[in-house]
Amino acid sequence: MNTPSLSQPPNEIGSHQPASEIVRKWVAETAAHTLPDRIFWCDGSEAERKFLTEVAVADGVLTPLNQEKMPGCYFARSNPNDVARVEQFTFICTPTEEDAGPTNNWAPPAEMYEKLRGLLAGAMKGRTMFVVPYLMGPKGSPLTKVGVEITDSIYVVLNMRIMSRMGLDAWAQLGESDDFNRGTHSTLDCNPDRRFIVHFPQDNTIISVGSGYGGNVLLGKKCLALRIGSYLGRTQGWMAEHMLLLCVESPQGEKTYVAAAFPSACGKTNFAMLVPPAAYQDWKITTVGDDIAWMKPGADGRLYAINPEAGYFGVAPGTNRKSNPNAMTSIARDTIFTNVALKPDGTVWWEGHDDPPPPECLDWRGQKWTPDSKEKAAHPNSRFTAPMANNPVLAPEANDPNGVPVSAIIFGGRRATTMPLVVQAFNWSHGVYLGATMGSEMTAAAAGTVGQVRRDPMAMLPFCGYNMSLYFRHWLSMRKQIKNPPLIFSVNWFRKDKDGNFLWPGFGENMRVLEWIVNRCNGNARAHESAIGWMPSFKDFNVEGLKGFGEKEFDEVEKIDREEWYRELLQQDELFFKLYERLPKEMVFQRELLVSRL
Ligand code: OXD
Ligand code: MN
Repeated sequence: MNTPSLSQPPNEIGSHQPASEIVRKWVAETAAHTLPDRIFWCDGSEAERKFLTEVAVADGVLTPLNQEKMPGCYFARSNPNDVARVEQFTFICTPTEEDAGPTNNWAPPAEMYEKLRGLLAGAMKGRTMFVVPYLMGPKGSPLTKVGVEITDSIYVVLNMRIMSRMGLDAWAQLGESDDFNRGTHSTLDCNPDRRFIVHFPQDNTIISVGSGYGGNVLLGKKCLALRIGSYLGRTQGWMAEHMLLLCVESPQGEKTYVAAAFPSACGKTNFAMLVPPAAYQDWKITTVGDDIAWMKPGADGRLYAINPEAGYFGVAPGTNRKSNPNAMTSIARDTIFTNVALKPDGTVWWEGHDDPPPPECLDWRGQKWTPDSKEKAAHPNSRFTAPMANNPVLAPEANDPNGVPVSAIIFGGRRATTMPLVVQAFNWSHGVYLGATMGSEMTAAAAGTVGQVRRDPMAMLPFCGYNMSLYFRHWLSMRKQIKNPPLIFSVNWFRKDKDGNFLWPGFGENMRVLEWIVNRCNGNARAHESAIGWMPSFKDFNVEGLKGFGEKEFDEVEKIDREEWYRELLQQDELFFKLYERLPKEMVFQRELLVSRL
């Protein structure tokens, strides 16, 4: 058999697509500047996937895993200097610095275009330039957007094929229109000194250079669906949010849709695929999305949401049959694993896997690893890329162009103290304040100091494509478009006692919190007013079958400690000071009301 080669693709694979003149012109200009050896037009077909996978294997980009145990699964390693999103090299190049706001890196657009042009000159010499047309959102949805990513990475193509609706449908939706996201990515020499993830929201353009890591290079995800999306949402009257979307189906068959924002690596994917505990056997949770929601007011006065993605780019460590059985099923086939550990039998492992540590394996860098090794076997931010169709509890609504009506919005973070298990905002403005003041202990999804609490409004700090103060204003103003707004809640699964033990079991038991939330939305649950919002009393909260968790434990996990709250307010002020110039007055009023209630 001949080695598969991009210079000799079989049949029609990689040849010209029904792309419009506008697209062809842009592609030709980019090629004339980056000088690739060839241009490969992706069509998203199965034949193409097979061919590109063979090429990626022949080139050593992908390693086939044990095809008997893990059919259709492959493994990849990134450059060890390139394992997470790089917020310090992520730029929002709006016309003025104020448009980007004090929480984003900014550079003048013309200057940045010039610099990137320099870096991209001849960058694809000796390489193939892939043109990847894709849809973010279900085909035919009014919320769906077209993107075209030009990339010199076959790994990007194969991941984009899982994460988005990649292929000819994108050309069909685009037609002759100029309204598409232009994404250009080149890995260059994968040097952190030449690594920039740059957004030009006013041009609907993204340029990413010097990285091969998912969050920096799968341009449909964080770059388009959140940073550019949030900017477009503000100008077009919709919202792009870092939220999972799930459906709670009660024993009576009533469906309630919930959106939830948590900072990276707080268990969003686990929550989106939650398996209810035994006491809830007649309840069902299905997943609409695990990371991003695009939401728009519907004609009936409710807020409708779609998941723009088609796959899961999830954190592997900690994923197991207990924490997320549905994810384990989702990644059993047709999945790309990045930076996990490789076992001698051609399967994969990570810290927190169901299987015990292997006596010997290759760590994420490809070096021999044994349980005595000091380093971790899998990188803490190692990932799986899995098609959402593999999810056994995928909500059919995930493909519904109309989206789902959202009844509840949840904000959450990883907080050892202060924040109770669950509290409901008094109203929309108070809910916006709860979201705006969210904080979380940092994790490995972004390069930085693990463990520190950082303010992460609406979990959007690294993903808001414009001035965060104006983003709060947009949230507040959306209320006018939504006659029946979702109720807003704040949750914290991670509160600890003074010995450092978690006060709440989390995982499937979070269903109990969801039940209260859903019942609140449907007018079926009581709450009492506290200084920080509406809270359930013990008798309003279902603990049937929850061992070792009684009223005392409940009171502990719901406790409002005034000292902790005064400290919290001071910490929140740091963010508000930073944003002060354009901060909506409502945020200051909400703060003052909270102080007076406390
Ligand atoms: C992600 C993140 O990868 O939020 O989803 O970092
Ligand atoms: Mn995310």
